[in-house]
Amino acid sequence: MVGQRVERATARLPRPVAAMIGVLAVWAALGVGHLVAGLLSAASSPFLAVGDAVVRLSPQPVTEFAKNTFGTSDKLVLLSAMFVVITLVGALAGLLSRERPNTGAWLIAALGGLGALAVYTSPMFADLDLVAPAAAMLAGIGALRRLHHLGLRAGPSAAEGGVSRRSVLVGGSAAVGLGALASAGVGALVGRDVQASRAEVTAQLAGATYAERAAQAPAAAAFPQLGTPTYLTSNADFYRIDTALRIPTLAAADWQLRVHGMVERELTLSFADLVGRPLVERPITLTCVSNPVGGDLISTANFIGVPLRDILLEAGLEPAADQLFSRSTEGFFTGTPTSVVMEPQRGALLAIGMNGEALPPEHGFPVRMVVPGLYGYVSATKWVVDIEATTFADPLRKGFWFERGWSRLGPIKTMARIDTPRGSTVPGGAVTVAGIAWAQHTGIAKVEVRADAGPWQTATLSAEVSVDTWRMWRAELALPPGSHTVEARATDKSGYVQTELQADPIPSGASGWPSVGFTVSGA
Ligand SMILES: Nc1nc2c(c(=O)[nH]1)N[C@H]1C(S)=C(S)[C@@H](COP(=O)(O)O)O[C@H]1N2
Ligand SMILES: [Mo]
Repeated sequence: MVGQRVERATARLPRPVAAMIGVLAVWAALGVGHLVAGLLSAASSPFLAVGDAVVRLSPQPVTEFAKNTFGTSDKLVLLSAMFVVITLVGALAGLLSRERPNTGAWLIAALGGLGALAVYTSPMFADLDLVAPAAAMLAGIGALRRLHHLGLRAGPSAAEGGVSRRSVLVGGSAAVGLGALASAGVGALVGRDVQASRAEVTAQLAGATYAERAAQAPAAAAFPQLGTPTYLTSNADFYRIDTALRIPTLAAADWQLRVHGMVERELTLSFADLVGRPLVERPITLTCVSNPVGGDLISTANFIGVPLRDILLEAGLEPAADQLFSRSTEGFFTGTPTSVVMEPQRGALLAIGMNGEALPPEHGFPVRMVVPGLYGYVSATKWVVDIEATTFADPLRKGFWFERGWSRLGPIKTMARIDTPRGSTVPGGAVTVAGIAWAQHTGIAKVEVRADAGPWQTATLSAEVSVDTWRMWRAELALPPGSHTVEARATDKSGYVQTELQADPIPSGASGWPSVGFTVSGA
């Protein structure tokens, strides 16, 4: 009872209650910011904008560390860490408010200011985007003040005062919970719009005119029973790499592409303009420059789209433009060598479909770029809305990853990967070794394998469907019981033999012969 009397005299909330009130206040701010952003413009969620800013401002070693340590869950790790930090700042704001209510409010205002700054400095900023962070800040400060006030008025338990502190906290939590639900609800509505738009596009693709269709791949194009991939990767299994913390939710009807810069005629294309043209469909193997030797950041799909070269010819591309600078809705940007895109046989696409459907949201719906033979980071802009013909010499037009130390041009390196055996012990007799090899737009000519640095043995290749896609290979090695190391190397159709020299993915893609160790069991 003594403790309580002291508390009353100085009108302070117990520490845990004060901390909890601060936490509720910042959660309310997050929820309101996210909700208003969902209603006005998804890009303006202050929480995600801060996340984007962290990604944008992280020095290259930090980005690499995150990618290498957390892989594709790096986004989840970042957002969770931010949530924890913001929650702790909220608790601190609540505690500071015990002494002087304004101190906590200032801290929350500073947090809100950070959100507003992140939104304001985002590459896709529009004035309306400041509404969400402003609403978040007001909600946070308002909730802190209100709950603090209610908490002071309330008694420690219902018996003593009219309202108990417990009920203030419960009420506050319920309000925050409702806000989170509303925010999720708005998100779901927006998601439903995109799903409806995708369904419509899939139907349009079925009824479209095609100048070229991908043939059904022959059974001999792959032998998945050996542990190598199927020739086409399903959309669900297709690897995904991007810096987007939130998948853009642009409906096809709202999409526009601006083609401008060093062109004679600036073009603005709608989705109807694209889907109304004769479409082409072709299999292409996409590869990420971050793929380590033996890695799985590689997949193949039948992409449907419009030749990018045709669009640029219509725009009257100036010969001096050596870089196509593309941007996406969420702020990614990269530069692609014009010379590659303009090769008549290259087959670079503005893609609108993937394996017979509209692009999945995470693979760039409604429109992305795909350029056979170039790593994704310099060519495969998802959610693309702007293509500017410019030069590599322009100091203000540097690709996102080029700015972070990766190579300017990103030709895919000729590589092989070993998929089988993967277990550490295999039965004796002839050991089947199998895998994939790729040299997009050049084509694979040969794959060789060797055991224990012995002589190279030529592997059997799967049927070739296109030089723009991977090929599978298999070989039988007669190996005695004991431990063995098998290596592989690919030769492409230009005669180039995959180098033994080991290189890290940064700056221009991993190299080196893949190698697996395993034990052959005795008789
Ligand atoms: N908008 C956007 N497009 C992007 C990226 C990105 O971060 N944002 N990443 C690129 C990289 S590094 C790769 S490897 C490919 C991956 O495409 P996928 O996720 O469809 O496999 O997308 C490219 N396009
Ligand atoms: Mo990538």
